[in-house]
Amino acid sequence: MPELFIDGTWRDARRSGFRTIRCPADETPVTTVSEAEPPDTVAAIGAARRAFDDGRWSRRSAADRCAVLSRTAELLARDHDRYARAESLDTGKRLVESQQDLDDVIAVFRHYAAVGVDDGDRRVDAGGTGVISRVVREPVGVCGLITPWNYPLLQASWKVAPCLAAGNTIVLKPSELTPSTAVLLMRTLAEAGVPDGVANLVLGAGPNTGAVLAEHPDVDLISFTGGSITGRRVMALASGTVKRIALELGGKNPNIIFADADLDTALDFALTAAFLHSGQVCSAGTRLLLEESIAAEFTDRLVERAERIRLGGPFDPEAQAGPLISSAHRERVEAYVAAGLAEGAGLRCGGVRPKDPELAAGFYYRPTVLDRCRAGMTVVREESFGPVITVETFGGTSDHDREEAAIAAANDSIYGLAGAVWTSDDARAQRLASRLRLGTVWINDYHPYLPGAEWGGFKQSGIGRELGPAGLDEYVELKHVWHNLDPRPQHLFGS
Ligand code: TXE
Repeated sequence: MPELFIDGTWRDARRSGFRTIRCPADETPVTTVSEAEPPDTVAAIGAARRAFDDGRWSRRSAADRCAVLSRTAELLARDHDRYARAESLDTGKRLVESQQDLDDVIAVFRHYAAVGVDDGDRRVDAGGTGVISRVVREPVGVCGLITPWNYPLLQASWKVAPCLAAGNTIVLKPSELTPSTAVLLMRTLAEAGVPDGVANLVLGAGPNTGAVLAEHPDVDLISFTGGSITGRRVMALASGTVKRIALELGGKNPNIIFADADLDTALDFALTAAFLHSGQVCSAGTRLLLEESIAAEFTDRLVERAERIRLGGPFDPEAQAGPLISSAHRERVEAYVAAGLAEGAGLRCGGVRPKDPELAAGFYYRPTVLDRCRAGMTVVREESFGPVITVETFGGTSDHDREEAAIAAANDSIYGLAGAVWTSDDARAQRLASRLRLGTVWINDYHPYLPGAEWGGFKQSGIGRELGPAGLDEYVELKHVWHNLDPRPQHLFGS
């Protein structure tokens, strides 16, 4: 199937490399797609460049562009089932989760359609008469959007919606493992009225596609979501042409539970925090920090609940969690657990593939709880991106000391994406919220986010923000226009 969308036309890659996408739940073939070679990616960049430079999108009014986004949201709602099924087949995630993802995608398009883009100008007092000084907002230009496999369409929507709202043109590069919903999105955008050449799609592995986008001088901005190692590579490639860059690189997120919390609710959320989508979530709360006095009993109850989690494929209505994305990724998760055990962690449950023969063809891994963990361990420091909770404890002789210990432990990470604090003491919750070096802090909750609130990381979790006003500003250039209404010679260099 030709699945490169360039200048409003579907085409095969020049040398027609193909990849068969297989469902991670059982390896059944889902589709076969055509993958780009570097010249295809360059052709897509060229199309986006021409479409930007001739103003077919950027010079439309912001209201016009937002109307197209609004229509996109309507079409996504119309095709909800088709999208959700495609997402589940590519990722292996439960259909109900894909359906929720689709609701979230629609909400993002609606959000940016509704808030609009300020395409007016801001007057600045130039300190006298005879000058008009104004700051105008303009699109950045051609944007390379590189997205991962865990939330394929949702991550794309966080980039595509604000990018188009601001008047830019796009080359979207989804993960080579999960391209189907990006293909559908291109069809939807075209149907909604996005002109040819404004939104382009290249499929393929990073080096032939994403790396070409990051390096190419005609790409003005790269927005990347993915792993830290690839993110650093993308940043290095983009530095050659000093591109605007936004990075979302995941996290190792603390879920802090004080003894005075509602422990039943905290327990329930500790499972959701870590095991949603089998831990393949950038904000997964896999680093559980328990106050010492409750640690033993809380961990026992956590283990008992984790052992009962039912694994299954996307269309199994009884399933509570699905497979990991690939065989290679499962091996990576297994290596993290092995490293944890070698460094002294205790295996409380999981740590194995399920024995159920019905699951044997998929990349399943049992929800795993490791206790006796310390901040220095590899499995605590690095993102395993699997269903693995590490349990650490914090203590002290006073409330103040315990609070300081929790803050110090939570901040002891190169990452700073998200995390939660569970306590019934509101003042303490607010103290922690202000001291945690995280882009999102949940108090007595885990995982919710809003299209209107910024998302992104402190420290090595990334650069820039998605969603909210700042998520739009990533795609906006500011230009100062100084208009001298009464120009006269200055004679600085004589006359
Ligand atoms: O991601 P990659 P991988 C983390 C998670 C996971 C690890 C590795 O810890 O185990 O990353 O996952 C494209 N130039 N996250 O290897 O490589 C690639 O094709 C340009 C966190 O699957 O980062 C895909 O489209 N692009 C995360 C995208 O980068 C390149 C979500 C992400 O893939 C490239 C996923 C290159 N040289 C994984 N090489 C999150 N933040 O949510 C690859 N790509």
